[in-house]
Amino acid sequence: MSFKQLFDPETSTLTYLLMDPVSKQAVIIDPVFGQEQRDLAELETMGATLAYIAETHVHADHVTGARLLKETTNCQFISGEDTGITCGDKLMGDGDSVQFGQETLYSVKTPGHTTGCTAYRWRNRLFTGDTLLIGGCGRTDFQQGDAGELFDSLQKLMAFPDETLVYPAHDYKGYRVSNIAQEKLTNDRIKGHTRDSFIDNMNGLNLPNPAKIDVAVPANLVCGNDDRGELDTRVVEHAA
Ligand SMILES: N[C@@H](CCC(=O)N[C@@H](CS)C(=O)NCC(=O)O)C(=O)O
Ligand SMILES: [Fe+2]
Repeated sequence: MSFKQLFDPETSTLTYLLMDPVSKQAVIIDPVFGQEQRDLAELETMGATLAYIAETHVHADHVTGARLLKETTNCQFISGEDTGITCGDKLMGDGDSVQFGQETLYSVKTPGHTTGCTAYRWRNRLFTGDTLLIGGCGRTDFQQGDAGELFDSLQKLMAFPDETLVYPAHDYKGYRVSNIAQEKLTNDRIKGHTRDSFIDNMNGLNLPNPAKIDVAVPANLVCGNDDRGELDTRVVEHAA
């Protein structure tokens, strides 16, 4: 199997494993702290070598599992160039790519939920992070979120072919996969909105902050915690 979707019930985070079946080089998208042993076991079952960890953004609701995975596998860490992180091995601009075996992962800059948000495309699959959720979209009230920018990023994603599969970073409603046509038809955050009405709607959501925001953002800016859940102060000093 060269593709696997994993779910963290505590944070409703969807993590993805992609593998080139020939070379067995793999990519993991949006791993979660505390799920590293699950992820390593999945990689082992697939016979995969982890080449890249790809983060769609600096998450506010959970700490990334990147640090332990990187230390264990010696893989590379990639994320968007506008994330503000200094710990990445490669910071992705719009249309950049990385190779894993004979497969290619392309980046699509999608600011709005956060400034650094980046979607990834592999074959006919789009990993949309929190920019486009199934029947929803990311909030824009923290981390330099901007509803107008999010509207533009959503239009950019809606321009992909209708049959393109949509795999978000979270789902809070029990959905697991969508496609561009379905989101155009049924996504109430987008459907029927002008740019101005979308901005009004987003700015009026008044959602409570994610429970872990104060822990998650500083940890994710330095690519995650150590295995006891503590920040690696060497990296914090480096990043300061
Ligand atoms: N209750 C969740 C809140 C999660 C949350 O706010 N998620 C963000 C993504 S980081 C979001 O954009 N949610 C979209 C929405 O709730 O419509 C928690 O405490 O973690
Ligand atoms: Fe997010």
